[in-house]
Amino acid sequence: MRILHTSDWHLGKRLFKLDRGPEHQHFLNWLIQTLIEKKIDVLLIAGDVFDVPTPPHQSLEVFYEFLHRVSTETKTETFIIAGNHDSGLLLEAPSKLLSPHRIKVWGKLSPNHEDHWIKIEKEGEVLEICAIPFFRSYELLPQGEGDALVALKKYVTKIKTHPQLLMLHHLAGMYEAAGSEQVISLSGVESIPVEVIKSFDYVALGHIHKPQKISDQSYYSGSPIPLRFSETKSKSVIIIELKNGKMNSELLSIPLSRALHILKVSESDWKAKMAALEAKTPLTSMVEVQITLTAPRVGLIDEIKDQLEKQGMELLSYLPFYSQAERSEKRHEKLFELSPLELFEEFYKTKYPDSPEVPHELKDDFKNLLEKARHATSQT
Ligand SMILES: [Mn+2]
Repeated sequence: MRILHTSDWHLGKRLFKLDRGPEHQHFLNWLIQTLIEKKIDVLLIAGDVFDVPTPPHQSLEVFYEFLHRVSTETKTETFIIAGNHDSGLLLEAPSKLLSPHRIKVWGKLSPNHEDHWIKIEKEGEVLEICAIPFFRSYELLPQGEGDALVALKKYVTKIKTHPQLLMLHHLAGMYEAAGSEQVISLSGVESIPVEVIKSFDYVALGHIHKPQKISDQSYYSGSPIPLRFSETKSKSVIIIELKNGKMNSELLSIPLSRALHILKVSESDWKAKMAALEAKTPLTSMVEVQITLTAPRVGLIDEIKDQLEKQGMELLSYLPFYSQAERSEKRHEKLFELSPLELFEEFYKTKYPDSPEVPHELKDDFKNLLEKARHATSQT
């Protein structure tokens, strides 16, 4: 039995003015090919299918077009959980239409633990899958009291008669963030200890965009495309093989369809450094220029744009730094790339320069507010 693990597609996402749709389409075409070539029996999508709870209609179309292709062009079964960016109800809404097409969605936590377990059999191999969508503490603890971790353990614990796989959209173990993920604060669990999930033969995690191994058998597949300029590590999916009751996994790199380059230059070396950049990807490479200047220079940005255009690339972000004023400018360096929490921290620093650290309680309140605002639309 062969399983493919992916997550954090964030369909509908933009980077500045750039629509990521064409990159997502390249990935989805490649994924269909991979499901066929690698003879994948089970596709796992571990949450954050969409970037926002109410995605643009175009992103919905891309998603359902993809599911239709999986259903008609492959023999793969597809299992999907909602992430913190998704609306679980929106993902679950077409469940009855999807189930005859070998597609199952877990959008919300069910009070019945058994609803989250499914047993599949392929060529004599049996696998039990436990699928837990992103949850909030009031779903884990409907009475409003008790220990969230104890409640979670009840969902993920089952007497083991066959190999078991867990799919989860959460923070787990000692992870290394890519910087663009939200802290999952309304779940009642900060980060799931590895002990809770170690009985599984494989744990397919979603949420963190940087591919990584959390323990011997727990992995974040990471996002399929770089969501920010700073995500420079190559992207991948994970292929897991279940053979004779044993599971083995390996990374499979996703071809990069559009390069995002950060170019750190000065007034004197920008031309030379830019000339060394090569346009190698099928879609036009995008460049962020971080340039240190002694004084503002009229027309420089046009020169940079022209030069990039000649090389078949495009300027997407331009950040000039003035050497004398560098310290004060530095804080605004990545203003548009900051998360709402990071922006709040920046704001706090300017408001209270004498005690620039945001108090813990205030930070928690802000995170809670943020989560409530994000999901206001999906809960009404
Ligand atoms: Mn997430």
